[in-house]
This record gives sequence, structure tokens and C-alpha cells, in this order.
Amino acid sequence: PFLASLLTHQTFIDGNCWTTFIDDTPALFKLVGSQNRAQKLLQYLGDLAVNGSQIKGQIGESKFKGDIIYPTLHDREGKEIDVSQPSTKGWKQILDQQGPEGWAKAVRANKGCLLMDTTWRDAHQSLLATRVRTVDLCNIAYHTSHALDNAFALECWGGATFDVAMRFLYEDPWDRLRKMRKLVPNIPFQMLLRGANGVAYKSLPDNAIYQFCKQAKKNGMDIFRVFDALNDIDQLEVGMKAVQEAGGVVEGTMCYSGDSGVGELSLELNPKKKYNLDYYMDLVDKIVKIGTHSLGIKDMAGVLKPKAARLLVGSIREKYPDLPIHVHTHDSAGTGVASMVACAEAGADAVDAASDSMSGMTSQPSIGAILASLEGSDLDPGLNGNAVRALDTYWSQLRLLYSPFEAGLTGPDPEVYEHEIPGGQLTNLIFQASQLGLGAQWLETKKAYEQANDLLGDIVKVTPTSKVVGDMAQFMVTNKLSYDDVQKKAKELDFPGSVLEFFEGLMGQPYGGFPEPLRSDALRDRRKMDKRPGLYMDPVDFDAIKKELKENFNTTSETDIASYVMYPKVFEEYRGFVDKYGDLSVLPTKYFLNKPEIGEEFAVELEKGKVLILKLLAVGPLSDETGQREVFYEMNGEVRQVTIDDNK
Ligand code: 3PY
Ligand code: ZN
Repeated sequence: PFLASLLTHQTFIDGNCWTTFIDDTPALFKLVGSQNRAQKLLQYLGDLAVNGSQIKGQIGESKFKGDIIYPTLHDREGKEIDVSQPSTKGWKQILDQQGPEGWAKAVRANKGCLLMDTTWRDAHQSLLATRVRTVDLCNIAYHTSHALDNAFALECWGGATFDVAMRFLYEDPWDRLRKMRKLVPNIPFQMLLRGANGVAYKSLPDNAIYQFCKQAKKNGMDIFRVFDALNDIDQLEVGMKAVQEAGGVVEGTMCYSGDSGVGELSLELNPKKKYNLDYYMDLVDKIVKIGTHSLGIKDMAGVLKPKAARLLVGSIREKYPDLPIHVHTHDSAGTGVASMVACAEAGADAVDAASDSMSGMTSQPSIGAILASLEGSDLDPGLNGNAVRALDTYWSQLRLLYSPFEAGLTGPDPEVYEHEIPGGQLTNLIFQASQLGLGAQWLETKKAYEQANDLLGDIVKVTPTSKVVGDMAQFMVTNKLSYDDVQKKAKELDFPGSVLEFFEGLMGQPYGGFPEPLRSDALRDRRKMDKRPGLYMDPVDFDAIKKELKENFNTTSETDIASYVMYPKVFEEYRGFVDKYGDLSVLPTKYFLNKPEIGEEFAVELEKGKVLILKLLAVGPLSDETGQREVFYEMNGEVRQVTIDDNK
């Protein structure tokens, strides 16, 4: 029918179809486009029915497969809040009206301690392997815009969400950003930028970081938390300058590394330690000198004890009375709430928290608990506790929907003061150990992590340097190498790639220098950089990339270019997947991760107004000849059949 209508279309008959036909008659092409999309979607659903989910890292099916119940929110007077529209009043309006400098002044002038909610980024990165999909963020966006209307920001992008979106969820991270922005117009958006590494795992040419930040700002990002995994100021500066040029809010950030061991009283920020108060104050001076709208303190492992927090934040507040201070932590040891309250009392303007069901352990501390601790005091965050708690009923269901990605954490790990493993990585390592059945080896890995860190020179550990230490630790455990063995045999050992990259200088320069002779022994003939890697790299040739993308993927979009520059191979695989199965972001998570029951009916909105009603009818027998099965679905009342390779 499509071909018939095309051939009889007047424009086609007139012979004018080559120039504007597609633009002028989109309906015809939409028809064929959506049929095509529906067929591709059936291919995915058929595969799911035969082979189960192929999503990497998924173990089993969701614990919750019911219909999500959406919360009803009430204002402080007990009146129901209309969530059919988002709220339009919040710190985003102040930022847009007054610009980053005016915003910074307003933040300082605000009496309470504001909260940033990390549920949309770090919380699920830390607890659920970063697997929360765009659709599940968008579905709760209006509620969030009301319940968190006075939040400092919503951390919702960057860090690992960027590559995981493409790599494992087959989504466009930029599309996520644009959608979220539209739905939440009142809360500033915050992202995590790994300095000169962008959102990748090692440094990129400077112009790649500039192009990326420009696109991030343009597509809806407000506040950029810029850190460097080694606190290398030259690496940090690249990211901060790129954000400045893009017109974003620069949150120049220092990574807080280490505190004294468990049970050691009052040794916080011990002057004899490598990373002591002088070290941090010097770093703050350098960050301020580059130019920052606010200062981030990033306690990625959750080792900032309350007493140390008071000393650190108090010292910075005293020296820089006008500088907004924003503190981030993880609750790995169980001290997150106490530490964030201590930060607030010492003069922090904002601290990080996550929705209660998505908080605790390797995630951020609970927003409800911090609110309860500060509510009614001078430091009241200004949020409506009832609405915040109601919002969490959504996340309690989502946590179960995404249960196949749980690492199975059961309680806090105060040993974090010893091993200093960042929250996200701690979850990953536990998950890997349990998947490989290495329960006992997990304890060994933790010890090896500590030793690996010492071998590498007691470095700051956060993406990507935490991976270097983790890889080195696993290398030691697998090859049964002690601390001494590594030093003695370094000239012959085949070190993991990430360790060699670190030693080369591809992640910047560590404070105090590289450990010698280990570095030279491990590198042998490989290069050694003693300045920031960007200085050794040619700039990205954007014209050439544009041409390449046009030819290979028929796109010239700036955001596709940014994705490709950051992750060429991941982008390519993502596009290949979309070619095969279409844009699956429209599929509800329940059916993205789990196969439907026979006879179960569900709806998928391919695009506005184009809804497919689907029902799995039957999965046919295995053909000995082809190794395939026929899968039968009912789609909008018609029976459809797809042939699927049985890979089981
Ligand atoms: C990231 O870089 O993704 C982090 O979350 C570091 O803490
Ligand atoms: Zn974090």
C-alpha cells in the first residue's frame, strides 16, 4: 500500500519528488517508518521471548513487574499538588535570571543548607550499575520538579551515565538530557565531568572537551562538577575553562582522599599524612585562582568523617567567605548523614543526598534522614518533607524493577577507611566477585587494593585512577603476587593496560610523582609524559569526523559528533543495535528487561499518538535444521510472526 500511494501521489507523478517530496509529505514516510520500527521492535521482543534479556550485567528478572503506582503529592498546607504540569519556580530561574555569578551570590546569601538530589545519576550508578533508563526518569519528572522545587540541583547526567546509556541501554544520552530538561524547567541540572577526560576514561584533546561542554550546556546542562582523578590542577583547568567558555556554572572540585583508619581518634587530616589540610587548602587556592563559581568537595569513597568535615569545610569557609561550597559523599561506612550535617554546620551551602530507597551504602546518604536532621533549624534545606517522602514511593518500586542489577550489598563497610574504594567501584567489585563465585577472594581483593594503591604511590582514587588500582589489585590476586613480588618482578610482569596508561601519564601527574623504579620497570620502552597529556595530542579534526559520520551513519548532528569523539567504538555499536532493533527507549523497562507472559497485553507508544498494543501469543518449537524459533505476537489486533535464532 505504501508503494501504491507513493506512485499515485501527484508530486511523484509531476516528477518533483527528488527535492522536497520527503519534507512536504512526511505522513507517507512516517507510515513506512513506523511500520519498520514496529517490525524491529518485534525482533527485539521476539529475541527476549526466546533467549531472555541480553542486557549486559543483568541477572535474572525484575522482582517487581506490576504497574507502577505514582505518588500523590501534597503541599505544606495539605493541598494536593497538580502534577500534570511541572513547577516553574526554583533555583534554575535564579540562575537563568542572574547568571552564574549572581546565582553564586544568591546561594551564599541563602540561610539554609541546600540539597542536591543524585538519584538520577550517582545513586543508580552506585547501586544499580547505572542502568536506570530515560523513560523511568521522565515518568517521574513532573513529580520531581514539584517535590524538589527548592533543591540546589538535580544531578542527572555525566559520569558513567554517558557511556552506559549507549553501551548497555542503547539510548542516546543527549536525547535523555533534552527530554529531562523539557520536563524539569525549575531545578538546575548538574553533571559530573572528569576534567580533561570529559566523560571518558583517559584524556582527550582539549578541543574535544570544549566541544562536549558547549553541547552539554546547549542541550540543557547548568552546573558542571569538574574534577580530576589525581587532583592534577592542569588537567582540572582544561575542564573548568571549557565549562567557562560554554557559559555553564563551574564547580571546580577537589577529590578528598583518605582519612585515618578505623578507630583512630582525631587523626583526621593528620599533618603527617600525604593528603592533609595544607594539601587541600593549597588545592582550593589553585581552583579559586583558575576561576570557579562554587567549590566542590568530592568524597567519592565516603571517608570524610564528621570531625574532618568540620575542619576542612570550616577552614575553607573562613578563608573564602564568598565561595559557595558543595559537598559530595558516599554512605559506604554508614556515616554519610553525620558527615553531611557536620558540613552544613561548618558552612557548606549544599550537600548531596539521594531518594531514600536509592540511598545508603555505596550511594549517597538518605535525603529523608538529612532533611529530618536539618528541618526546623537554621540550616533547613527548604524542602517539603512530606512531598520528598511521597516521591520516594516511586523509587522504592523502581529499585525492585531494576533488581537484576543489584550487587547484593547487605550493610555498611567501615573498612572503607582502609581500602578507600570509591562507592561505584565498591559495588562493581562486589558484584564481579559474587558473579565469579569469588566470595573469599573478595576479602583478598580488598587487601590487594590497599597494597596496589601503596605500590602506585598512594594516589587519589576515583574514575579513572580507581580502575587502575582495581585492575592492579585483581592482577595481584589472580597471579598470586604479593606487594614485594610486584616490586621485584616488575621488569618481567605483563601489567594491565590501565596501569601502563597511568604510568605513561595518560591520566595526568600524581601528587608527589610516580613511584620509581616501579614506573620505569613496568614501562620499559613505552613513552613517559611528564606534562598533561593534552599537550602531546593533536586536536580533533572535526571536519574529518563530520564527514566520516555523514558517510557511515548519515548524521551531522553536533551531539552525535560529541558522542563519537568521546566513545567511537561504543557509538558505532550503539548505532548498529539501533539499526537492528530501532529506538528501544520507548519500551517500558518491564518489557525491556523481562519477557512478557503468554497472553499478557501491553502498550508501547512509538511516537506521540502512535501506540502499539502488543500481546505475546506463542513461542514455536525449535527447528533442528535452522536452530530458530517462530515467535507470534499480536500487534494492534493482527498476528505477526518473527523468526529468532535460539542462542540458548
Ligand atoms: C564517575 O566519574 O563516574 C564518578 O562517579 C566518580 O566518582
Ligand atoms: Zn559519587
